[in-house]
Amino acid sequence: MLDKVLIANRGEIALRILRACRQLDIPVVAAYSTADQDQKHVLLAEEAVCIGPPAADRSYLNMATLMCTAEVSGATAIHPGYGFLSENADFAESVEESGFIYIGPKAETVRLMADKTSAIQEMSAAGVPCVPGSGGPLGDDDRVNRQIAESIGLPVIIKAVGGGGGRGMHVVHKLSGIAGAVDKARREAASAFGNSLVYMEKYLELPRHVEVQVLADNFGNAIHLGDRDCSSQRRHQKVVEEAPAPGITDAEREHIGALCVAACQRIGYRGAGTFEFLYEDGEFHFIEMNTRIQVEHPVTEMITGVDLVAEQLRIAAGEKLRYTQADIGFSGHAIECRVNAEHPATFVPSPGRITEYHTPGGPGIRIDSHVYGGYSVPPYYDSLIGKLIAHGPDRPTALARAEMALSEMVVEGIHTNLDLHHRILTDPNFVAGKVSIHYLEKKLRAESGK
Ligand code: MV4
Repeated sequence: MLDKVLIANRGEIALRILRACRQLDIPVVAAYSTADQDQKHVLLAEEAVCIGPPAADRSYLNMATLMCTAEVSGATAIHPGYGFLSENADFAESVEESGFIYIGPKAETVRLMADKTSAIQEMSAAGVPCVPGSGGPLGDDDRVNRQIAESIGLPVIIKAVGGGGGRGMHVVHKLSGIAGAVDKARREAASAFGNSLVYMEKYLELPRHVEVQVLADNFGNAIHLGDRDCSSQRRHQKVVEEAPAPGITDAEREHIGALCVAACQRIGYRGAGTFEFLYEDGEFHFIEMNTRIQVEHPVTEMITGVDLVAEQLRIAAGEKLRYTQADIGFSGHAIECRVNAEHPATFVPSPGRITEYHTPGGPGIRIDSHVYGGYSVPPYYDSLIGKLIAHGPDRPTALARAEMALSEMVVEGIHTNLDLHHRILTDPNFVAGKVSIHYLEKKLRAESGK
């Protein structure tokens, strides 16, 4: 097993990683900023090292400091969590080159998937269905670009090759708009990602966001752990996720899952990963692959019984996958509510001291959270204070349990989005299990009368 793991993250995922390490008897080192000295995982860790001031670029994003911390603490492996450096190929590379184990895929895989066009090319070659598109970066000849758009069919979307997560995308409805959108997308991509390359896809108007979880080891073994629906989002931040994706048949699930497994084998994938799809009119269209553990991994854990973070650690330690595809079953339904410290009407972050904190319980309820009564939510990082996950034998039961748990949950001293979750879980369209990626924003506009 791994000798000692450096947790290069904060918040609930840092605590989640600590718990997985404890389960496998691996000591941990918590690397924390001066804003995070009272974090639960820092208090629980065998060792904790302050790595710098609150600003992430001087702490959680500071590769050199993290490597030094691993070195001086005797850590042999580094877990990047999600966000921060978790999909930075240069970080994965320097971790490996310095002789530490990177808990994730090979650096070259991280790099291949970070380039959205090379990711699409690989997936396409593996037989994974993609969105009709340019298949590679666009050039500067507007006539050629218009021809590409015409052959794809309008509307199209221009995306940054180095992007992902939604920034720098432009939808184009007329051929005359291509040049302007390409130009704008290029300039935004250059400043946001340091890469001005852009590509084109058919714009899907009302898709759902459905993703497939995979695990792969170093020996060519790969499995899928089914799908999740993450359509309920606001400004590219997911709010509610569930597994399995409602309305997807077992046959569809097995089919797309097998294609993702084949893709893992083709690219020599290692660790936990997620294939992101847009699902529309009964078809999956690959858009991106995430080479990290994701926020919403617990819904998959609840329906499969697989501890995904523990599996990441085992795979990183060089173990063979302990499961074959036949070992993976799906039991019931799970729903996750991301609880954020934010103003309910404006969504402005609401940092500050939590004066009262009471968590729900009962059958099927799981809370992944680093906060506690008296904890102060710092203003420097994202506003996620915890995840409320409800599992049940079927979707209506999971929904009812999530609702009951929400009603029991008490967070005082700061604003939260608990009421938003209540409104989503009781929304007839959400309850019917057929909302698109635009539904929540539309609902919020309607509620605010704008
Ligand atoms: C799209 C799309 C429609 N058509 N691509 C946004 C984030 C990035 N990961 C991909 N995104 C989208 N790509 C095509 N060809 C619509 C979105 C999109 C979206 C996707 C997933 C979840 C939420 C979203 C919200 C707005 C737009």
